[in-house]
Amino acid sequence: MRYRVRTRTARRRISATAAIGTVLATFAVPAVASAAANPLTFNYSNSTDILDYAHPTGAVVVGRGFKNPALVDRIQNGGGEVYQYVNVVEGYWEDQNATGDQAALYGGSKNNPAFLMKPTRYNWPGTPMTDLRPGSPWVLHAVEHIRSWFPTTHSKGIFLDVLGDRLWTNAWDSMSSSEQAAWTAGSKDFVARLRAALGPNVIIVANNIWEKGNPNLNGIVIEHHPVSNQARWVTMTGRSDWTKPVRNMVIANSTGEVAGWAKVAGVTHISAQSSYGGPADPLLPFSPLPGASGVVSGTAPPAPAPAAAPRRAATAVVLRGNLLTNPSFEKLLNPWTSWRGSLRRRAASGAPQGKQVAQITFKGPGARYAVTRPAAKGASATAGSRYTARAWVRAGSKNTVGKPITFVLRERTRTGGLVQEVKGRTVTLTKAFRPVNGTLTAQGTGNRLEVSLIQDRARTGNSFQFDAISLARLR
Ligand SMILES: [Ca+2]
Repeated sequence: MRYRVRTRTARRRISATAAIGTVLATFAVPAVASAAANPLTFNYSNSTDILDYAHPTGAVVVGRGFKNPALVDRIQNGGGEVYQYVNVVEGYWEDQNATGDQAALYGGSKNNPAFLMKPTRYNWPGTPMTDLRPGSPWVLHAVEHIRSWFPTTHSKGIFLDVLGDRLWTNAWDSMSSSEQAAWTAGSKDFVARLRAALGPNVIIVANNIWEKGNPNLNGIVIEHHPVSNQARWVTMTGRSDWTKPVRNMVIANSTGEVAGWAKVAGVTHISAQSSYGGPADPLLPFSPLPGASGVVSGTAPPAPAPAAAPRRAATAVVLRGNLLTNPSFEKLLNPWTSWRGSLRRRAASGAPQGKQVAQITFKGPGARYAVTRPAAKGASATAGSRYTARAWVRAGSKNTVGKPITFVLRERTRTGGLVQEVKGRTVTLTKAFRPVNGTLTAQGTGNRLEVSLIQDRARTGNSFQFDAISLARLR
């Protein structure tokens, strides 16, 4: 159990413990060609900044309640694949009210008791387990809900969290052997019914082990297991009886393990995210794989090139129509404010604009610090308008290189109440300035927009520099 992430919109957990790798035997590599693996990102913040994956055959897993068919179309028209997160193993958060599609799935703003396991059990705190026995009211309802809802998302795929042969928590241990058998049978029954309801062309992957495979799935997800345990996993990923196109996804423990996983037979997509707010930069070139119709999806580029680099070179320093004052820190630091850090202005060779940049140094406590450019009158919003923001960032000290930084856009009422917060892509700080972006569609006219840069995994001595902050209305 490396870590856990919980957000209001979606969450994930380790679904298969490290115990799986403890019994190793020598497995013959199955006779399945190892195709090139593709970039995968988890985007549980439901950021719209995911067009970097609009290439054959990039994959984006979006969080609960993500509804943006136009954006999904753009990504998939470019050859990418969007997967909708669905959790049928556990109900909704007990301390929250479900809305929209989540309420429709779980039977109301609160979980419908008829859909829950009896006695109540928790595989994840705060989310009671569902009644996953074969043909249960929950199984029938969830399949029917997904059948009617899924096409409205325009997505090609479904990411079924947690579903597999078994669970890996005390909840499982507390179940009798007959309860466990019923759960495992229900898991399989659910997938069979879902496949029958959706037909052969929807890509369905499940985040857990399926020791004997499952011909109704396109593949599995391997979440944070060391590549040294690949012999264990290839008995699943290398199977030839998955629904085509095969999609076996890996969330590597580190970027250093990505290349190793890319060589494992049957592995088609790789991320190295340690948290799933995302999205993250593509870690691999895009190489076309067979698509859901059995043909290669999208239009193949003449030669797969490392993603993003060419686009970055063309990125404007400051957005046209910038609404923010003092974007370049040449004379002033205001109106930026710091949180858990000290802020100063300094000369920097290689400044993206002018000669001065701003720098924040971590002062603790915790492992996160941030700078915020509070809402300005000049940056007041128009409802329905789309805004984009950009900043340039780099590590301000040696031990900050490799740390994650996230760009956040917030919309606030005139009195400061938070209306929405949208996270842009998390990027890795390097020695060179690189852009971070975020976009937001304003909900209320007259609301104020603010931008924030947040560094995680902070420790003493960390600092980052930033410059050329701009915010502009797109439409
Ligand atoms: Ca500057």
